[in-house]
Amino acid sequence: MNKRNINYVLVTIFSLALLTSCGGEKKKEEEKETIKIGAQKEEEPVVEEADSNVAEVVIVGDDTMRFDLSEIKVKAGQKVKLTLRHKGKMAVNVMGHNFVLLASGVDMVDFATKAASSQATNYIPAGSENDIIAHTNLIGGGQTATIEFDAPAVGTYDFLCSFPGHYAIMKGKFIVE
Ligand SMILES: [Cu+2]
Repeated sequence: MNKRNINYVLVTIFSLALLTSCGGEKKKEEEKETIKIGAQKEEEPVVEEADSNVAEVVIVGDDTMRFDLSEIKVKAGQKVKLTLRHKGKMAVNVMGHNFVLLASGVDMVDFATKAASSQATNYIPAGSENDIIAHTNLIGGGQTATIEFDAPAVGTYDFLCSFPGHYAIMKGKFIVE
């Protein structure tokens, strides 16, 4: 090989190396951009904004037949995520609790009387769907139950535990503003 040919080969190799490295860097930049776009999408607070329209309610029952709340307030149009927690130790057949939200105009004493004889359906009377806006399962000590429902129209509603005899104390007002 003469000197000219060697120069030609060197230039060619140099050019190729330059092309390869340029292409490589461009690729890296593109990858970076893709990652950035992905991360930005995850940071969008859309989910949090939706959560502000959820009223999270926790109501606690115990072995002395009490709820810790006698009044619950939510806003019209909100989704209600209600958790009933039984912080006692007694079994469900002795000190069972539930949370029952009655529809407007339903007499609580009438409902509770019917419920007391509905042991087979966990003290939710059969055919009472229209009397109830929402209710949890019946739970015993150490258990929790969570339900989700749409807040009813603006107004004041009764809630109770429908386990026999409990509604005399375990009751309150559910207020939609
Ligand atoms: Cu109860």
